[in-house]
Amino acid sequence: MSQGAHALDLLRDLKLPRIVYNHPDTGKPQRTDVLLLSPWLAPIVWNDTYNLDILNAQLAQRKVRVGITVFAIKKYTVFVSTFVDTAEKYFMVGHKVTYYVFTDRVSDIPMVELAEGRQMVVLRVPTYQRWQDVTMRRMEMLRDYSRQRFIDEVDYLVCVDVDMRFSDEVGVEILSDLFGTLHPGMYGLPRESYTYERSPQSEAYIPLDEGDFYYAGGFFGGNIEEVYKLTNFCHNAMMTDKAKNIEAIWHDESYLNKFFLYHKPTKILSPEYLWDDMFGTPAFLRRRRFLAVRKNHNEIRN
Ligand code: 48C
Repeated sequence: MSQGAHALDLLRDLKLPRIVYNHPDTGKPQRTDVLLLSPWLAPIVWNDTYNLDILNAQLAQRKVRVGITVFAIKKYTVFVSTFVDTAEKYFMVGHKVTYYVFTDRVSDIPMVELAEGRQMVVLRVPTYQRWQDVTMRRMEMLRDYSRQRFIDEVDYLVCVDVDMRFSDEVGVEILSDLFGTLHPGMYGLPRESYTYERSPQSEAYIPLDEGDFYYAGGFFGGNIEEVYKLTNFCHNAMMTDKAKNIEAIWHDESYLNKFFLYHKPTKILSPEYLWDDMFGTPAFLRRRRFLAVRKNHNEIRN
């Protein structure tokens, strides 16, 4: 049976269990303080705007497999245990989850007892001298592993920074063909203020009169095909710039923003999904789900 027909068979049996919940009110939007839909009809995910029970039932029926990738290169291995411990409490609990930990220091990665249906795979990868290269080369490695391995093992990839901790539920509401996350530091700013790459010579260049949102480099994902396209674009763009001795202002994040400008994400995560307490707790932020861990950049990067 062909792949397509098999997939359709799976959907044919997609019968949801009985779930009781309030009747959606066509006259009353869930929230009026924040934008809930992009101009290209991609949902922007905020607390109180979805029913997780329905989403969990839909994704459980499809026995969805989720991979979450983190890079713990050089001293960043110190962040892995907090990352995994908090993910076990808050990240897609009850679903099939594989943690892919990319590292140059395999023996430094703690082997943590994981819940049913969850596993950790540690992938040895080369390191780079400059922290800028470490962060940028993630795109190349995500691209290569997507093609060589992830395509056979998981249905969705969630690609995140490791110097983070989960502090509230991050569930299947984030999943979509291609998703990005609004950067907490840029939220609500005019597009001219976004820290896009502004040099026309760079492949990451975005002119002042373009741009939808400013997406954070620390949280993106989607199905394997879309993540492959994203990481391949970003890596190739970085290599093109590198050949001209050009490096975009915010490294892989600059190239990610260029990609999302011309390949619109099908879902956008609110800053609930990537927050840093240095930005305080504004009224729109009803839940802080994934938080930056305090660190001394100089100490940890050299
Ligand atoms: O794993 C490393 N090691 C390094 O020396 C520098 C970066 N990284 C990876 O790149 C980590 O996964 C970091 O989370 C990511 C870059 N992101 C940050 O350093 C802050 N979250 C901005």
